[in-house]
This record gives sequence, C-alpha cells and structure tokens, in this order.
Amino acid sequence: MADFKDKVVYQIYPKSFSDSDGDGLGDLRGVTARLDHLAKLGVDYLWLTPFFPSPQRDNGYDVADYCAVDPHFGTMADLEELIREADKRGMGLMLDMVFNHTSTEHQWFQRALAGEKKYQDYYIFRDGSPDCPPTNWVSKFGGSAWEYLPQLGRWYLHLFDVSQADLNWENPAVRAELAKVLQFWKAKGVKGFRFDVVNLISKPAVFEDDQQGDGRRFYTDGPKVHQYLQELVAAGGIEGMVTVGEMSSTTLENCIGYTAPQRHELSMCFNFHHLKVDYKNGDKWALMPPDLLALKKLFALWQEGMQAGGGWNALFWCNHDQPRAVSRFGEEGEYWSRSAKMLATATHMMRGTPYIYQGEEIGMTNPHFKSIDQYRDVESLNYYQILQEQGKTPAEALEILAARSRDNGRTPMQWDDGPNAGFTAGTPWLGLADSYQTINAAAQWEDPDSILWYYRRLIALRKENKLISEGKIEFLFPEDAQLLAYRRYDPAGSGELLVLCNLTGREISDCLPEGWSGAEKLLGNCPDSAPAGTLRPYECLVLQRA
Ligand code: TEU
Repeated sequence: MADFKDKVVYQIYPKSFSDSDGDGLGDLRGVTARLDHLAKLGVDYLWLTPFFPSPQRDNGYDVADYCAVDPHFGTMADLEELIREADKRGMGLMLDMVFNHTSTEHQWFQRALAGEKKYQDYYIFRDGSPDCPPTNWVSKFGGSAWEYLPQLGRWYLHLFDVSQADLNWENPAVRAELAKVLQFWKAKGVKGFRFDVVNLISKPAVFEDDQQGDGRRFYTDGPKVHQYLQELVAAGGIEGMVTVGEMSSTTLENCIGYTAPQRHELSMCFNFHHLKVDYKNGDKWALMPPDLLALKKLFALWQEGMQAGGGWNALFWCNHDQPRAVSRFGEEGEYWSRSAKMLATATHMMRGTPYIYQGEEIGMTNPHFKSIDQYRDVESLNYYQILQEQGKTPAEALEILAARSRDNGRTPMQWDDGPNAGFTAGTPWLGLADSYQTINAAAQWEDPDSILWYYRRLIALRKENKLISEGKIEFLFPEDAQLLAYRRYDPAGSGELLVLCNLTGREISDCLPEGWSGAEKLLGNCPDSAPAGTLRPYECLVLQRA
C-alpha cells in the first residue's frame, strides 16, 4: 500500500499556475520552473488537473485523448522532464483521470457518431423521440442531462456539459481501455492518480424519471461502483500507488468502502458535504452565510465515522471548483492572514491527508469580478442565464457568481507584485485578482510571519509528529458554533494534542478543557503571551501534553 498518512498533496491547475511561453496560458514547463517553491514548502505529491488534448469546454475535464499532452500545455518531453525534476526534489506526480466521461471530440465518440456499433457501446445511448429525453435528469451544469443526435435518431447521456459524454462502464471493453490508460501513465513514472467524479461511473440497470430530485440518487455510488473500482485498480496495476477519488454527493458508508485498505479500492477520497454549509436549502446558487454548527457536525461525522470504519479522508477547503476559503470562511480585511492560518490549522491537524490548492498557501482571495465578460467557466456562464430565467436581475446574478463561481479559484497564481503577478508575460486567459500587489509568494517568502511560512510549518509538523499522521481523533464541544475543537491521541501510547480554532470574528473566552492549562504550545496564530483560554477573532492554538 502506498504511504500517504504523513504526506501532503499540492494541487496544480496548470492553466493558471505559471506560463513559460507568454501565450497567457500556464503550461508544464511553467510548473517545472516553479518546483523550488513547492520543494521549499515541503509537499510530497503534485496533483495536476488535466493537461490532455481537449477542446477545453470544461478546462480539460473534457478529455479527447487520455494518453497525450495538449500542445497548449507543452509536449510529452516536457512532462517527462517535469516528472524527473520533481523526483529529484522528492516530489511525485498524481494525474487526473476523468473516467466518467470523455469529450465528444474523443475518437471513440467520433466513431460512435460515424455509426460504428462498437463505439456506440462505449457510451450511454437511448432511443426516444426528439421532443422527449429518456429521463428528466438534470446536468450538473444546468439543463437536461440528455442530448439528441438527429443523425443517429438517439439520445446520449451527459451528466456534465453537452460536450462530455458519459462512458458506458457496463461494457468490459471500456473498462479495459481505461485500465490501459493507467498502465501507460504508471510506466511514465507518475506516482498516483486522482479520479474525477468516480462515484458516478455505475449507472442503474433501468433508467427512470426522478420524481424527487435531479436524478443523482440513481447514479451516485451506483450499484457496481465498488466492483468497478476494484477491477480498475487490479487491472491498472496501481494498488501500490497513491489514489484519491472525487466523490460527488456521496455517503459515509460508501467512502469507508472506497478507502478501507482491505477492499483494495482507493487510498482516500474527497467528499463535499462540508462545502455546502453556505448553500441555502442545498442550492449552490442561493447565498447564505456559512452555518458553522453544521460545518462542525459534518467534520465530526466524517472524521469520527471514517476512523470507526477504517477509511481515510482527503482534507481540504479549496480546489479549482471552489471559491477561495479565506473569502468564504475567513475574512479578507484586518484578519486576512490570521483567518487563513486558522483555516489551514483546522484541516491540517485532522485525521487524513491534507491537500493544498495553488495559491491557498499565500491566502489568495476571490477576485470580485464585476462583469460577466470576466468569467470563463462553462458552469458560470450557464447559470448566469439560468438565474435570470428564474427571475434574478443581471446584478443579482453577478453577485451570486462573485460568491459562487468556480472561476474564483482559477485566477492566475500570484507569484510576485510585477506585471500579471509574474504569471505570464502575455495576456492572462482569466483576469487576476487585484490583490496580487500585496498577496504574492515572493513577498511571503521574505516574511517569516507569513501564511506561506505557516503552511511550511504545518507540513513539517505532520512529518515530525506521529499523533498528527496516525493519531486518533475526538471532537469536543459539539454544540458550540464558534469553537472548532478536537484532540488527537494515541490510545496505546502517551502524548496528546488539543486543537482549538475560533471560526468567527468574535472573541472566545474560557475555551480550555480541563487539564490543559499550562500545556505546551505547539503551534498557533496567536501571540505566546495570549491569556490562556482566550481566543481572539480567528485565532487558533495547538497544545500538546505528555
Ligand atoms: O467536478 C465534479 C463536480 O460535480 C463539482 O465539483 C462541480 O463542479 C460542482 O458541483 C458544480 O456545481 C469535477 C471536476 O473537479 C470539475 O472541474 C469538472 O468540471 C467535473 O468534474 C466534470 O469533469
């Protein structure tokens, strides 16, 4: 089994990380040029989101060829160089496998379109009249999940964009093709994989209308998903590699199944329940401040539940689909640095493997776009229309996008305070957050009190202290909506950690559980002279005792 409990993964969105050739798009050589930043930070694995040939309707999650490099990102030789250079610095690459769907420009889909029966069986086609889709299921990006093809007189399923056709995992030939993709990249020397929406691959035997929802209950954690994953891992020969599955709307029971070692499925998985606590009535497009009590309950449920079942969590606040955590759960003004450090502490001290999304380590904020022309994401552009059809004014729709758009997390990495933050010598494909004059990596490497140095310390601590990587977890003060508190301990040995995070802009007093006064401070964003048991806005503290 791969070793991942004391490791930290850094997520790179290559399009927005670093541009080596001035075309405004980040590329693989750009990543190689920045490896020293990552090595100094101390991360172990680099997860790169897709750089495969793609029409880029969904920024590369619409893959047209699984075993090649899109010229926009460079060449296979560039990738091989990146693998070698990362390896020299003790870092391994994890590639993003988008196996629920392909781009409709993939040759499999093109051959299906051309009438080849073999390739039609690679996708999910259904008969039906042009005015009535086979089911009422809704695409994750809005609109029907079915598209009619007049030339074939049939519909195909796309749970995401119309250009992302769902693969038919019932077909053993499809499963064999995908296992070959894993073998191909393993032979190139990559160390692991992230599997995109992999809990959606197993569709039900019968397709029916969903009278209660958008259809997800029929295909989420579907009937054969565990069997397919076991088969993929074995046939791909990736059992010893580090793997993470992205699980959409999943359950605790299934995630235990996906990650408990004796099941030979995945090392760990992402779930998103804690990132829906600011969705009003579960609707991403309805704004609400985060429900902190709900957040705490979800952390406790998933942490203690995965522990009890022998599963393993991926720990994260940010990725390329999420707004910036400091803008969402922290504070962008006076407490910007303090709240960013508190949020980092909250997840990095938990039981699981932490993921850092590019820019998070310097506390990058949402860009606060004001006009629809500034957005690029297909989901944002679709919902700008849908929200107006639902009666919102353009200004209201823009306010929602400014809080919820995936582009919030996709603005270029802020390297320095020079033109375009050092991201590109050309015109960036997506505008920068104007905060880069003050929020950038160069300035933070100069400042030992920065968010960046704090992340470096958190990563180092995980390797020094087994309680962080291996210890058990127990949550405290479950009914307190302000204070996130848990302890990490070794039931067989000695030593214990206490983690206290003030999730709010209000001071907390008397938050020290019994027996902890006088304990040693391991880490925190509060001054050493702070009175014991008091946490000012967004302060956090990690204590240890023998
Ligand atoms: O995302 C899966 C997914 O369902 C969400 O994160 C989605 O973006 C959000 O819920 C919509 O409101 C993965 C990738 O991370 C994402 O970038 C891709 O667009 C998607 O799969 C399709 O491949």
